[in-house]
Amino acid sequence: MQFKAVVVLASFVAAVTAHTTVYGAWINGVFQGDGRNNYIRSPPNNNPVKDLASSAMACNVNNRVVPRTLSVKAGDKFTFEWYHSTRNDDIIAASHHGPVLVYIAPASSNGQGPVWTKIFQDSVIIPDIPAGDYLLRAELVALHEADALYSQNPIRGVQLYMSCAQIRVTSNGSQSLPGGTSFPGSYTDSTPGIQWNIYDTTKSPTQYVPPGPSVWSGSAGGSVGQVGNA
Ligand SMILES: *[C@@H]1O[C@H](CO)[C@@H](O)[C@H](O)[C@H]1NC(C)=O
Ligand SMILES: [Cu+2]
Repeated sequence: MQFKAVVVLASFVAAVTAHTTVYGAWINGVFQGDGRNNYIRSPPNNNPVKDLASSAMACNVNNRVVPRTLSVKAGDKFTFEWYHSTRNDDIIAASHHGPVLVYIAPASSNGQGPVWTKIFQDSVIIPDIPAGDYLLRAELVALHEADALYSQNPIRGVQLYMSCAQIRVTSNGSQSLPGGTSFPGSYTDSTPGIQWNIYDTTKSPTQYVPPGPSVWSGSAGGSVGQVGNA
């Protein structure tokens, strides 16, 4: 009996924490090993960040230098592998509809200030930028409670799942990153794409505009539009 009660509680906890985080990365289709706390600045759990003013907007709640940096060059295809509670599971609860965005900033900034440039809205191609160390910030925007604003109702609001990988660009391109995007700062309650009701049948998902600037023109990546609105 007691065992059953524990199991029920455990599955309840699993249901309310049906969130997501990054397991690792692939470069040109080659898995780079478990990235957690290794080359990914992993948070301690898979919870979202919802407070748009929080310093966790940059690289989640545990932004610190981790041991490894992945070497890449311009043109490489970089893919983030996400998971929900175990690798190769459902990745994220099916309710969590929304876009995938990728930003980059020089690693020396530690993600602070208007240093971020949006380079993709799924996998990303490394742009032809100067050699150096960078933070590659992937972000899933889950809209299932985004009809409300966190600032007005903290139990609801958009759920942002961001994760920063440490990369070293070994090619030396000439396209300098414009930067200009700050985390926190660039997403506010009034930013398009932060408040959006996915259950409103009068709105088409194609009308949804992801938050933040448009993708930088120097990006080799482009946009795949909406992800997960099936
Ligand atoms: C990259 O190219 C710039 C401009 O040509 C040069 O100043 C810089 O030293 C080069 N960096 C590396 C790491 O090769
Ligand atoms: Cu969730």
